Amino acid sequence: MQKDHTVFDLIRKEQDRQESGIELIASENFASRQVIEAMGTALTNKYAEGLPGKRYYGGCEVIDEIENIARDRAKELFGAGWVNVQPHSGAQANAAVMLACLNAGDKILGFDLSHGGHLTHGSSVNFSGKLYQPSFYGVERETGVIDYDRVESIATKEQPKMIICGASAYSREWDYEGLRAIADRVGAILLADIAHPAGLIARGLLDDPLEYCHIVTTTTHKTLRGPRGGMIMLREDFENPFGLKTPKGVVRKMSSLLDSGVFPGTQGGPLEHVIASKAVAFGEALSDEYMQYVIQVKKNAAVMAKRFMDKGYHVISGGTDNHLMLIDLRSKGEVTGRDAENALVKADITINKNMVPFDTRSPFVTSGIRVGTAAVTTRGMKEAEMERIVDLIDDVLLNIDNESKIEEVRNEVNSWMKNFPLYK
Ligand code: DSN
Repeated sequence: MQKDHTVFDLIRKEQDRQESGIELIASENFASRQVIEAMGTALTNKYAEGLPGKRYYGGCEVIDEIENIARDRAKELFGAGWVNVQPHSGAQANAAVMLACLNAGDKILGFDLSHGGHLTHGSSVNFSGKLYQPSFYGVERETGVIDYDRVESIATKEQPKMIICGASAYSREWDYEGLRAIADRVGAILLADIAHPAGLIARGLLDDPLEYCHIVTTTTHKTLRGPRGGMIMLREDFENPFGLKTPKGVVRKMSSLLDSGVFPGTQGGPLEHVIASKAVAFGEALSDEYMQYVIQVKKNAAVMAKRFMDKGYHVISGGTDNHLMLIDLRSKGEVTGRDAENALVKADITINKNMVPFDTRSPFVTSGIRVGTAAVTTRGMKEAEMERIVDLIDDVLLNIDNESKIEEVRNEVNSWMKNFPLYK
């Protein structure tokens, strides 16, 4: 076959974009060369529906070894008793859990998307809001923090079959123990979606949801710095106390229900090239080097949040406990999230516009931006660089219509980023 220059030239162009800019999208990171290499392998050729030792296709002996390594390393990393590493994404992991645990029309209680939650936690435009009956809790207007008494009163009123915690734009620690008590009182299953802070949780820098939550899902590509993918975990397998049954009416252990929720419930053949890459990433995440990395991610986020606040920006909840922060731009005038995103992208600083709690603007416009430190920390940036990044963002936002100022910032960004090479 002839080399496909059309596509490979574009891949090179995207790599150049990533290398020359400042990446602050809180859900993104830079996987290592070996994590990327594992995905570009002959493993993509193999069908392996089923689980190690129990496949529907022949020739899976090597694949089984690889998937077992991924499972063992994931268990060691999170202190989990059971994992399924096959979900193609965090959304797929949540779909599999809901399929396994709920019937169509069951009630679920999730964190409001406009307060920082996720589409798969009950949004009306997502399967979770279409197939199930969602209700939501949010943050308090004054503090930007969740009030768990209020969560309890909503749960008591709604009597959901599942309570979902976890977020894509909430910068504070979660009270998993308190949520479990609420779930027990109303007889609900407690699901924690730790897609964002998974790496910090794995290395003990945030509270451990596995201790209290019945089921935990995650992505593998955010703070965890692996390939794009998902995973489901249990602290220990358990006889499900909810009388959950298979479609044939058989009561089974939770692990078995969840495995079936992934395949054949919501997926076909697992992406074994990605599972190999997950295995490599989990190995990396067990290293001392990764421990230093997540410590720095957290320090960098704290410094960045403080710098924003010192410059008069309203950081929701007044700071961050993890790798991200949500900034309400209304504290600085009329700039919308959309305008901020567009102007910053022109300066090669990538963030995303984001709804803020009680936002009056639409999700396409928004009043806020979300910023995270996982990717810039991978490039070796530390506290001093975080302060400079905030200063550059501030320069752009104060000069949003000044093309020459934005170009000046972009030139500085491009030459500065050469000091923090990716894939040396
Ligand atoms: N799209 C991801 C994020 O940016 O947080 C969540 O799925």
